[in-house]
Amino acid sequence: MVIEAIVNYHSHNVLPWQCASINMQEIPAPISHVWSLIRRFDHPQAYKCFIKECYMRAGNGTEVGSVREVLMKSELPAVNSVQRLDELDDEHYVMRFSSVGGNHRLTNYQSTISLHQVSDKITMVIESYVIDVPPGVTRANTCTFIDGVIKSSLKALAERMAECL
Ligand code: A9S
Repeated sequence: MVIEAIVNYHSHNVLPWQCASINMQEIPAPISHVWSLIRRFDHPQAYKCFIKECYMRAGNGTEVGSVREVLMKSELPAVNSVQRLDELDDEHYVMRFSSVGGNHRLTNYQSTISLHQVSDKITMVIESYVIDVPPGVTRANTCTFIDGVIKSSLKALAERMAECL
């Protein structure tokens, strides 16, 4: 079931100047609980600890085309990122967004996150992305950096959900 999800939702065609990766994290909470937090495009700071503020620039975060501007905390080599909601599927628990601007060097970040019920109290979160490799940086370094950001967010999510138990 997770494998078919990876094939269905996380198979991206990666262009020669891009790199891609996938991260998974088991969350000790029911899928509906995890999704209610993930699906809030207007409030990513609920579990993304590198985000200081989030402002909506278009839409209210519930419909495709909504645009948010996220302001980063100082530990990241970025000031802000402008991101567009590309998909929000409440039936299959899939959300996609892409970075459409912002003051950082990583362009064309496209993120896909999907949830899968392992049991009534355990949810698997799968997050994949495709991103342009900036000039002067290796593919490996780009993925290592982005994977680090994602891993820390998913770990924070797992810890936050464990508190709610
Ligand atoms: O926003 C996310 O969920 C995940 C990531 C990896 C976002 C990365 C980022 O928005 C910064 C956090 C600003 C880091 C981008 C696209 C570039 C960065 O330098």
